[in-house]
Amino acid sequence: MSFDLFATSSDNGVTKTQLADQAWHLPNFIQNRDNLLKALLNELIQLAPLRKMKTPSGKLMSVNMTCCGDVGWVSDALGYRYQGTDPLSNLSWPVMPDLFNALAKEAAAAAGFENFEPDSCLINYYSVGARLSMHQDKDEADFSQPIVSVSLGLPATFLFAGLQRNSAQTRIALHHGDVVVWGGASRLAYHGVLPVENGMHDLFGSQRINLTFRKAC
Ligand code: MD3
Ligand code: FE
Repeated sequence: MSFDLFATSSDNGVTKTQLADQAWHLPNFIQNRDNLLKALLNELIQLAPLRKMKTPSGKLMSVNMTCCGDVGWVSDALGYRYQGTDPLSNLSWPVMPDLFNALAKEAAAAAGFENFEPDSCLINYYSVGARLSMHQDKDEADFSQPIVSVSLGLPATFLFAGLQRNSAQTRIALHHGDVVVWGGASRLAYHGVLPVENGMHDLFGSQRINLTFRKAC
């Protein structure tokens, strides 16, 4: 399939840049909803605290994580999976806030995915220096559903490649309020985040936060 790399278009007041086949960057898609998102995040992390998970090989990840929704993503010695309960408390994960769900559905629709119904949101908190090495998101049941990512706070450089870890990489800067939607052929692209650089954000301080919305089940 052909597309114009980095072509930017605007309709219905939404600006979007195509990154790859069925991958779209929606700069500042959240607009002025950042204060609401911050308040909701503060409630969520009281119910299900941030924690560093261990990879199946026993390495502590540098990103602090938690989840909300019907299921949450967990990693431990048993592997990667989605489960209905928080392993720290054995309680159900917090309900996904309506604003989270609405934003994810709106962004997916703006990128051409009309029927996205996320059942899980992985919440990543990056302190300065935290990073995510190249990986695929492949623990979800249905790869026809996109993944929607919302970035908040400090900027980061996001890397994405093709369907192989060692395929050519593209880097994009993700800023506070940006949304990226990954579907179709891009759904299984390898991707990662370079170490977050030192800085200070007005609303989120010296942190980057990323919300990824998935249809896991
Ligand atoms: C491309 N998070 O949680 S979001 C993750 O910024 C994750 O915290 C990153 O990768 C972050 O798994 C990147 C952007 C993203 C998410 C899912 C993708 C890009 C993707 C799935 C397929 C291809
Ligand atoms: Fe990922």
